[in-house]
Amino acid sequence: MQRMLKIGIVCYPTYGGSGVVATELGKALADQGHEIHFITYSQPVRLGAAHKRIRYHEVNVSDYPLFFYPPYESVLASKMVDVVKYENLDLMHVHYAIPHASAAITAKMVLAQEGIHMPVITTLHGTDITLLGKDASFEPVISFAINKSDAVSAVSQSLKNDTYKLFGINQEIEVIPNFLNADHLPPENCQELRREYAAEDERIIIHMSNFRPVKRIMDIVEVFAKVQLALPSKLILLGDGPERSRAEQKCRELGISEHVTFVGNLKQPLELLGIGDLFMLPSESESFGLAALEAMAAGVPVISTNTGGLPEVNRHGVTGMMSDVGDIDDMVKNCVYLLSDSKRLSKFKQQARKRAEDFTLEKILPQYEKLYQTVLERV
Ligand code: GMT
Repeated sequence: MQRMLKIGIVCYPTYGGSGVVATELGKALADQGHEIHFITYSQPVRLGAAHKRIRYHEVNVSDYPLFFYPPYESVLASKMVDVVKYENLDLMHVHYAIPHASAAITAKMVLAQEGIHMPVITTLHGTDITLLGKDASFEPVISFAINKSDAVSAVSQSLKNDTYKLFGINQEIEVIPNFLNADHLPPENCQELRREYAAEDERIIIHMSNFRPVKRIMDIVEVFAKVQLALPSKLILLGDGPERSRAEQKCRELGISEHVTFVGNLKQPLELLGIGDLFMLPSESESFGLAALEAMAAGVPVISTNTGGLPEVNRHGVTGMMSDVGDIDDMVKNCVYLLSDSKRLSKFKQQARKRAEDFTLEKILPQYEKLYQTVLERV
């Protein structure tokens, strides 16, 4: 019989794929019978209702006048020490290299002094490697945290390759792709909701992200401006972040504001995703593209770039189309190709849904459980 574990999970609780994956993983593990302790600075957005095997420990950094920068990493490490000791955790699973893996390694060393062994599993998600990896000021700490972890996973083969390329890693990295919990997907027929956003003869292009520059929101606006000249359509932008104001301004300049809805952040975005005809993700870099997978599972084909881990999720000509980063005209061509032919679009919708089945919770969860088991057997 499988041993039930007490697992600490550290993640970014805000909107963003790594937090979503960590939260869904914690919920799924709790459903399996494990006891889960989330340790974060605010409650993870997708945590939802209470669960008797899930606890949440908030990390509070006091506002001391001497601190120019609040020492979050130190407080987080201390909180991990406390939770491991008093809740008798078996292991700590941290999502994102800094500050989570580095704080976990500090906590591990503190606990070791007291004779407590705390295995650390680190999952790499993307920008901790692809963007921060290019910043020399982070490199030594990220390399150290990865090398000192008891096990490391990456959400795509591309991210694994990037990690070896950008850091001095002497550690095995296992690829465990992101996953979806099919219970949370929108119903197949979202016609009523759809009618609130677009007329019967209009197509809907949708996007969801944290609007960081890496998402290239301006490309979406430019592509859409051209697509809506070719066929009646609406653009729905879900999420919020640094590029939003610039994108709003651009829509006004291009005279397309009446066709574009900036929804902002939603705690439960999946239902709205399901009303799209196409999901657009023109990112500069993307280790996996969880939002694209969520769209595919809702039956929405993906127009994306071919960067990073996106080709491991989106299949060109099957579940959507891919273009080089910044190739606006190619993306316009691809959108029109799919949106102008209902039969073709509906085939792509089916294929997208089918492909998403390769990334179900049932397929991915055992891979994490096996990783935990392997690490614990080494003790
Ligand atoms: O994409 C973001 O800006 C958020 C970021 C995060 O850390 O939450 O997402 C990263 O992790 C996701 C979950 O593994 C991946 O699906 C995203 O592709 C990855 N983002 C990037 O690589 C830009």
